[in-house]
Amino acid sequence: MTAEGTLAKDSLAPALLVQMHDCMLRARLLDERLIRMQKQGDGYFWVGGPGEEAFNVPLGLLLHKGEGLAYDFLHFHYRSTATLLAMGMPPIDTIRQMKNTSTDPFSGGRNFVGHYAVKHWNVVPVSSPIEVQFVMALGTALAQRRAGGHGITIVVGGDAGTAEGDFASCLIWSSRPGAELPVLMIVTNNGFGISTAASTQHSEKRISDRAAPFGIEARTIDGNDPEISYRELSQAMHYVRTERRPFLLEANVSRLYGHSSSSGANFIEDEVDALTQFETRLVAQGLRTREQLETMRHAIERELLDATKQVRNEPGPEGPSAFDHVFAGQLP
Ligand SMILES: Cc1ncc(C[n+]2csc(CCOP(=O)(O)OP(=O)(O)O)c2C)c(N)n1
Ligand SMILES: [Mg+2]
Repeated sequence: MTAEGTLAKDSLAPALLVQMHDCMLRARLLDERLIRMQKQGDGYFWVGGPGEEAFNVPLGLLLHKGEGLAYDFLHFHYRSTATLLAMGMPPIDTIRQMKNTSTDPFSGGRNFVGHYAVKHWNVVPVSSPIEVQFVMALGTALAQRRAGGHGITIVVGGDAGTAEGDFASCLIWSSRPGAELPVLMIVTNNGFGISTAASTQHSEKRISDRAAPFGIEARTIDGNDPEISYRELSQAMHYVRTERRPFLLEANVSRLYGHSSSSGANFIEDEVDALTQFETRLVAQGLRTREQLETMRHAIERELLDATKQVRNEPGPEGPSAFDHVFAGQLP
């Protein structure tokens, strides 16, 4: 078995498969809890990643977490909860941000849910304006190029966001001859930008095809398959870590509850559900029984409900803290 947990070219260790499933289930149930909270008035706005767990969980398991240039710098977007869970984030902290309590460790109750910021894990604050993370990533990747070592920059955005100039800037600046940057660019392609279908916007066959003119290595993968995602992410990260060059990875994923609470956050029946697909495979392989899956689901739901009740009793932010962590402080 390798350090990444793979047995052979095509099979992952059973312990890894059940670990990934546990985390995917936890992430799905957490997002469903948040949606319920928003509908019950325990939060103003929901956005998250149900439908992306099969890709986001392996990402969180594989990256090198820590603080400083020797570790991976992470520029996520607003659908990355499963990645944070796989890294070890307690689910209650996301519930705190959903309820905007002062105990929310990411923003003290000041930002939207899913907008993470974790200094000790190099998680750069998630921005609501889309795609700006692709130019911020250039900065940390440049610093990592100068520092040497094995730390890489990982930046994640959606398909529609690639229409922004920031995405083009990342392709151009990461591939300058003789000044290539160790950045893994990830596009999670769910086929939509809010209500606009990608098929009406993109004449390129694959978003990953846009890497070719820059000499950047690229792949398009089935992000709804956790085993494929794990293997492909592992290879792409290894390439960027050792070659110190950029890589563009496009993962086709689902969007199971629409864009956000602004579009209703109701379950979309005709999208592939990676979780149920993976569960069917685990049952067929004898790694889980249907009874075990039911028991796990109920236990996690109970845990998340208890966490929600706890958070309801936690205080909201006080007025004066509005200026904490603001670069310019309170203006006169
Ligand atoms: C600069 C900017 N323009 C527009 C918006 C409004 N907006 C929020 S999400 C979104 C769609 C993004 O789609 P995509 O990049 O495919 O990511 P997805 O939400 O599908 O994961 C848009 C246009 C924004 N937040 N920022
Ligand atoms: Mg999209």
